Amino acid sequence: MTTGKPSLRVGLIGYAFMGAAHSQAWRTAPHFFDLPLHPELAVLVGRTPDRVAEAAGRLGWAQTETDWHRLLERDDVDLVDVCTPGDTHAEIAIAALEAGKHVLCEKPLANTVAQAQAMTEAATRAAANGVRSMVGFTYRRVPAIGLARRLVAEGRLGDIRHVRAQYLQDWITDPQAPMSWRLEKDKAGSGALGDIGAHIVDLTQYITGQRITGVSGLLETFVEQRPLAASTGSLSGAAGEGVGQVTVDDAAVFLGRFTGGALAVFEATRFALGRKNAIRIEINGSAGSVAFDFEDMNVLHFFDGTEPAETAGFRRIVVTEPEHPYVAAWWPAGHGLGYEHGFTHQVVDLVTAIAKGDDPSPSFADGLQVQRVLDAVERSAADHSTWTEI
Ligand code: 4PW
Repeated sequence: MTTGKPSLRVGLIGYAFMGAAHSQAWRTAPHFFDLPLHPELAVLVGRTPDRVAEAAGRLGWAQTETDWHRLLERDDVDLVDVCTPGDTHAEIAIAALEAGKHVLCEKPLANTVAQAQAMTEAATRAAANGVRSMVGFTYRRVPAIGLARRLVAEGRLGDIRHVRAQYLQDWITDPQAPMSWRLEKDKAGSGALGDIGAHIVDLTQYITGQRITGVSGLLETFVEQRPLAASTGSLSGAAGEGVGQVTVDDAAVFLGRFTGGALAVFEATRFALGRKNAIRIEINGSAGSVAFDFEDMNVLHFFDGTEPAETAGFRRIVVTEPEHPYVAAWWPAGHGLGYEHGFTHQVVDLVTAIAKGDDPSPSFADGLQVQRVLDAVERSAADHSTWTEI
């Protein structure tokens, strides 16, 4: 396709759930947004030749590799998109940055603080040479989340007093739901805490513009053994022969305190039966409140405490107006966006930052800060919920 714009040649590693989401974002972004660079879906990487070839055809990638090292040696790739389990993030991302490739890395940034620290140092060194990096906390790019942040920044909530955040899924409630890499500490680092708790840590810090300074947490593994998987699916696949050990948390709850003094309550679980992908955030300030639920993702509830008590009340804002973040590029008011749009907006922001020579956000340093919070929750839980500073 000839666009007259310089190309950004992308190499994507991984083609399961996240790889598919990123593929659609790279394909779609230039069709709806006027990007300064044109993303080319150049190379898809996966270990098994016939499977990666099939995925490349289905997802729209021009070529394939079966070894990510080969991707980094190629001079026809400008950006490496890392959609692999967390145990490989640090090695791949650091090598890619050192090879002069921009990097987009899935969340959580790494499996440990030490790995995230090394990645952040590599990102700082690379940035001095114009090589950019970003961690994929995509839910920041949901328009209603952007609007919540805007309202906080404009002072419409006043001083933030309370942060309440939950990320609720239910895909392993059944003890017969099979093993997946997400249930293995070696591969995933932690369980619900890192996989989905990381999002609500990032989102609440993003919306409030503040950091979490300390936590007290509890972790629980309700089902310690599960059937091995016969195949892999988008989250868990079909059960097969044999039994595997779950080595991560099934659920995490923790208290926190923000830099501005707000008190916070967090909950991340894959056992909230009936809740499929409920990211619920409520923030109460001295002048107003906002409430969001991803299961109704085009809506933000806003209470304006400056209105007369007689008529004040939570207002249900349908976040589909052209004035709302990212929305002008899409459909007429009221027509709504979905899960995949966050990934598309992530590509838009990343490509724009690369073209401008800006450091994209969230940076690896932001990913490291989230990792420190996760680590503090784990240490607190291991020490019977002792208050743990970050
Ligand atoms: O947003 C979530 C992810 O970060 C998804 O729903 C699944 O849980 C896949 O990974 C995490």
